[in-house]
Amino acid sequence: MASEGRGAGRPRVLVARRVFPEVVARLQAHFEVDARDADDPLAPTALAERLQGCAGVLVAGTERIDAALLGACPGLRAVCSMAVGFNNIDVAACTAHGVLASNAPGVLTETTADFGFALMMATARRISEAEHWLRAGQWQHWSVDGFAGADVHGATLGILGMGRIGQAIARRGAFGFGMRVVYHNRRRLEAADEAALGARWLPLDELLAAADHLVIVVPYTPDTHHLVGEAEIARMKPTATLVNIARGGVVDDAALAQALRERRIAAAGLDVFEGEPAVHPGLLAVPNVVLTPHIASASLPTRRAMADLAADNLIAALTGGTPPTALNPEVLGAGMRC
Ligand code: 8YV
Repeated sequence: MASEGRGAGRPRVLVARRVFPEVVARLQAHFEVDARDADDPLAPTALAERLQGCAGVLVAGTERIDAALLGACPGLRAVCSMAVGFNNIDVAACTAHGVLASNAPGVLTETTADFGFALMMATARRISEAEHWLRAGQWQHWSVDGFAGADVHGATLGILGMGRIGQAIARRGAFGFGMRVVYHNRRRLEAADEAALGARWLPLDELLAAADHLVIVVPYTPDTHHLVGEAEIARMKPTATLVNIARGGVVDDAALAQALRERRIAAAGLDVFEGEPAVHPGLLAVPNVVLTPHIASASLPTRRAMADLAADNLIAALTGGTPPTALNPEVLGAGMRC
């Protein structure tokens, strides 16, 4: 629903999906705001139509922002996302069109790391499987190996992707649970940072073979598409668990479902899926997987902080300020579309 005009000449912005009313109110202090009240993402053509006459847009991680959309929306000058992952935004195309793009790093790091750790623990200790069994009325007696899983404390934690969130998970593992932390990242951390985290770099093959619990936190790019597929899963221990809180597409879900069915690894915990919200039917059919609907950053304070940061970026970009987390700050000033 579009808000009524509050004064001629103010830029118009679109909030592409429902966010907190307080965040919309912050934007209304600066802009004419068309704030959608729906949770479904707009399809590309509907988004382009709705953006006509808009100078900015606040998006989540779901709306596709590419050259076609930017070409169809000549008035658009700023695209501000409340997600840290920005694989939905073609930043190079934004730069070429003089459109400021921003994401929302930092504010969700600890919340997302909490969730990654929780998912790893739920997976290792078979919490979902046990709860389903209990709810189904199957609890007649205690058994010595009933739902016996793997230990987390003292185990080897493998982290694939050592950015902010990977490092926050490493701290939890090393200092909270006495885990040996090994990681793989394209860029190795400085020795001092490795020492501070108690983490050791390994080549990917060695990481896969060493991890008792593998947590995947790499950004999704063409290079990380199916980074973990059949061959990589085959390198893992049959007792290992795999957690994906990165993006659908980093793991080959079909290969993972088959490995889980054949017990080639013990279990998986997945918050993200290829083609979500669809989930590979093979994953729905196996008991040894914990499935959550892309909620790693979903604590109320963090979701609010993410939306606020996107609003900060939008306000700064369109009022001559400095957006705090711009992805292409070089377009500011003379490079930005008028
Ligand atoms: C978001 C995320 O909830 O920030 C990210 O990259 O994956 C999640 O925290 C989601 O992308 C919002 O659309």
